Amino acid sequence: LIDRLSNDTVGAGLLHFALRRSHNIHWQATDVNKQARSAQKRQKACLLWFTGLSGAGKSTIANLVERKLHGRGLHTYLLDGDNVRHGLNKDLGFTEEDRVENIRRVSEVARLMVDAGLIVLVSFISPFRSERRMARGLVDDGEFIEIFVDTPLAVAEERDPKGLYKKARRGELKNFTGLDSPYERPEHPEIRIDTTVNTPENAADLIIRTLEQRGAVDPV
Ligand code: ADX
Repeated sequence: LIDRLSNDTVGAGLLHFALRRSHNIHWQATDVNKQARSAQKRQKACLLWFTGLSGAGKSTIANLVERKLHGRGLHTYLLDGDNVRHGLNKDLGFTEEDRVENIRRVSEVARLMVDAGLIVLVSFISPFRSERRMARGLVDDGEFIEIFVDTPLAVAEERDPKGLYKKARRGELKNFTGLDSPYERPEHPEIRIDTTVNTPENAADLIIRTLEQRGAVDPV
C-alpha cells in the first residue's frame, strides 16, 4: 500500500500526512538560502546517488569521484551506508522496513546538505525503486543524479570483499541483498556504470564527464 501511495503526488502527500506525528509546524524561511550558499562556494549543489548490490563497487567509485571533485576545489560530502549505519542509523537492520527507514533518513540528511550548497554523494545499496524515487523528489529538478553501479550478482559474489556473500550462503546472514532480499534495478538512471568493463578510475572519469556535460560541474 505504501508503495502504491508513494507512486503519485496525491498519494505521497497523504502518506506524508499520515506518517507525521508533529502538527502545527510551519516552514520557517531563511534569508540565506541554497542559492546563496552554493554561489559562495562557486558551485551548483547536487545529489549524486550511487545504487547497486553489496560489493558492486559503489563506495570505491564514489570515493574516487569525491577525491576528484575535491581536488578541483569543490565542496563535497560522501554519505556511505556502512558509515552512516555506525551512527545515525545504528538502530536499523536489514529488514525491508529498516531499509526503507535507512533510506528515508539518509535522503533527508542529503537534502539538508544539498540545501547547504554541497555536492553530496550517497553510496547506499538503496534496493527499492520507491525509496530512490522519494529521495529524488526531495531535491529540485535536475539536482538528483542516479548512478547505477551495475555489477552482476555473480561478479559481486565472486569479489566478496567483506566475505558477506559467503556468510549469507552459509546461512549466517539473513535478508542479504540479491540472495534472500530483493534488489530492484533502476529503470532510467542518469548514469549506468558497467563495472565488468570499467575500472573504478574509468568509472569515476565517466561520471565526472557526464556531470560536466549536464552542467552540474564546470569543466576544468
Ligand atoms: S541498504 O539496503 O539499507 O541501502 P546499506 O547500503 O545501508 O543497505 O548497507 C549495506 C552494507 O551493509 C553492505 O555494504 C554490507 O557491508 C552490509 N550488510 C550487512 N548485512 C547486510 C545484508 N543483509 N544485506 C546487504 N548488506 C548487508
